[in-house]
Amino acid sequence: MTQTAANSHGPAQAFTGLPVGEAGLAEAHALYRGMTVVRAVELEIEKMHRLGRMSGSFHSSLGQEAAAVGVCAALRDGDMVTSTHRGHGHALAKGVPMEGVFAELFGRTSGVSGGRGGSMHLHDRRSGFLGENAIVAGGLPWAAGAAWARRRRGGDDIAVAFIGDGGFAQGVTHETLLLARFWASPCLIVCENNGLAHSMPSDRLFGASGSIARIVEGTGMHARYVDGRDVIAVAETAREMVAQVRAGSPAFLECGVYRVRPHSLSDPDYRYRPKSAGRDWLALNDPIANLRARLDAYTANRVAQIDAEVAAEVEAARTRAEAAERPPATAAKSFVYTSPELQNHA
Ligand SMILES: Cc1ncc(C[n+]2csc(CCOP(=O)(O)OP(=O)(O)O)c2C)c(N)n1
Ligand SMILES: [Mg+2]
Repeated sequence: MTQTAANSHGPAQAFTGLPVGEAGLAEAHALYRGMTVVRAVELEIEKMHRLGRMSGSFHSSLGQEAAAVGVCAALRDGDMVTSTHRGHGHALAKGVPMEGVFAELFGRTSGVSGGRGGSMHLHDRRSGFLGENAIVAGGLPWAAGAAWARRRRGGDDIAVAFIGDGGFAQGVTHETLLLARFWASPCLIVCENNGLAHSMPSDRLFGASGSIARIVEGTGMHARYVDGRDVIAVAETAREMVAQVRAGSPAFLECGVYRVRPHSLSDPDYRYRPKSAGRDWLALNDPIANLRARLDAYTANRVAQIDAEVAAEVEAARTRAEAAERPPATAAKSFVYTSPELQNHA
């Protein structure tokens, strides 16, 4: 079954048919669940901020869930992921526990970074999630280096680096692409092109969606573009590319997505796009609603059941996380690398 969607971002293309057979349907439901988890967690985070129960920065990935979930579905537990400032979806899709994510954002000791990092510094090595990074494209050299180190020690684990279109404009990205090719570092670079780097439209720098992949292809690295509203297409494309990367050559995947929310909680986005832009896009292009509509035709009850299970899971995780202990004020200086004693001797 294919369906053509109105496309406000990215080359027009038909949605990929659902995978066939029982196993295919189970996989589609798993992808649906993964996206629903990311959406529900981020909506809960928004709510907590609105109620004044959470503080700090927050960059929502609402509307971009298919990229994180589709790519991570192609990975194994031992594979590694590095992320951006907009990384809750990447973390959850790679298996970082939801309660640890909530606790981190609440600043609790049970948070995945001990409550010290907050929204832009989630990390959980047990899940292979090497971390978000508030420096644009800062996670990319981590991934290329980690993948290369892992390969030198034997084994065939790979690393995925998520970057944004703004990340593609960073010098370190181009240095890393060259080095990764030269050293055959088994990493997949996933560029989530949401059309904006804060208020800068990416087509002014690179051209229409799909151009970034073509630029990378020109360097000799294998590169593809995929419609990031279509989680089945993302998962299939990622699976093929991950197999190539695991076999020893780095690759680059551009995902056409859209940033529905403002850049962050404090961004007056009505200054550079119509006030209703996010809402309008979501009404026509929502990757979750799109998959739900296609699954409903087969198994309406299963989808509703997943929605209910995820809602309960999120409520329970958020409740436990919020009730957890706060770090004592006396711990404020632990894990800080310079010490007053050393400074006095300088
Ligand atoms: C090196 C660096 N320059 C500038 C910033 C400020 N900044 C934070 S996010 C952002 C835009 C990033 O755009 P993109 O990579 O497309 O990611 P998106 O926000 O669209 O997900 C900028 C300029 C930063 N954090 N790091
Ligand atoms: Mg962007």
